[in-house]
Amino acid sequence: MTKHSAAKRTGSRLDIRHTAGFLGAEVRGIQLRDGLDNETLAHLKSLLSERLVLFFPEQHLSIPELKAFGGQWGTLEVDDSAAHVRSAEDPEVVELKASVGYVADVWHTDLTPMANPPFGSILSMKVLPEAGGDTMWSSQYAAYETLSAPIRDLIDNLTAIHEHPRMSERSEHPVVLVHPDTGRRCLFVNAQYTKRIPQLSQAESDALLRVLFEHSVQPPFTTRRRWSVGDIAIWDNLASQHYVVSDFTGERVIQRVTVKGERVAPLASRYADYKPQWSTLSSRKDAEAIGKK
Ligand SMILES: O=C(O)CCC(=O)C(=O)O
Ligand SMILES: [Fe+2]
Repeated sequence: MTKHSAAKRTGSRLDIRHTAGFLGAEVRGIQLRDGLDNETLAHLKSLLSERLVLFFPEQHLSIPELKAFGGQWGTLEVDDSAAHVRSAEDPEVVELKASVGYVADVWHTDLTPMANPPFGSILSMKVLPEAGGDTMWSSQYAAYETLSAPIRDLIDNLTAIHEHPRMSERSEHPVVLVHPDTGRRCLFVNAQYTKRIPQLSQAESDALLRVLFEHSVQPPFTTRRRWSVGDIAIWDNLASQHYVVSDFTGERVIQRVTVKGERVAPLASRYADYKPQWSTLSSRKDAEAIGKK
């Protein structure tokens, strides 16, 4: 049998429906606890590259099954910022309970203060409130591609500092990431972790980041999941951001594993870090020379 016909056969077994225009697909016709054969895994990897977030309804995975599914996508990460919500036996599994006060209601990409932020995250929905608590994702390819050409030219040459008080790592990443799998450019800043563009003044950095944060999560770039217990979601963590809608009362419990990222290329800015010009000006002539440049 040729590779081509095997891939086709695998593809036809799966029932795939897009959940929004730019990203998201729901995948039925598969039992994740059975493990994925190589062809199905390759098919799902290419679907994830294209759609950024995949939903698998009615899976009801145990913790070992969730870890095994995650392990098929790469090595699992131990989340350094989540020491307070992970179990001693399974440090790769984070359990987030809204009833203990955690809700990720700031748009973010997971763990970007790491030098190699995770390639993907996988979520297993365990307990749901009666209504609300949806999760939203936004395509950062769509965000980048809809910016004006002058702003794209500018941010293609900038970096940004990502940090968080709960994380030991602090990193400088390109503002625009060339995705290691697709080679496409995506916007790579987020309101939770991105603090400063070092090549700009503080005021310029604040203003530009505000524009980018707002632009990056506009409704047309998003998809939204109304969860059912037993759902699994996996997302491309480099090319998307996500957000939990904090509109519920009652318990909401998810389990999450995160897949290590290996290959975010460090990209140096072609500009030096910002230094206030006036501190280096010795005369009016110098100021005029800079003004004419
Ligand atoms: O609770 C959710 O739906 C997602 C929470 C989150 O941000 C994450 O698991 O990375
Ligand atoms: Fe998250």
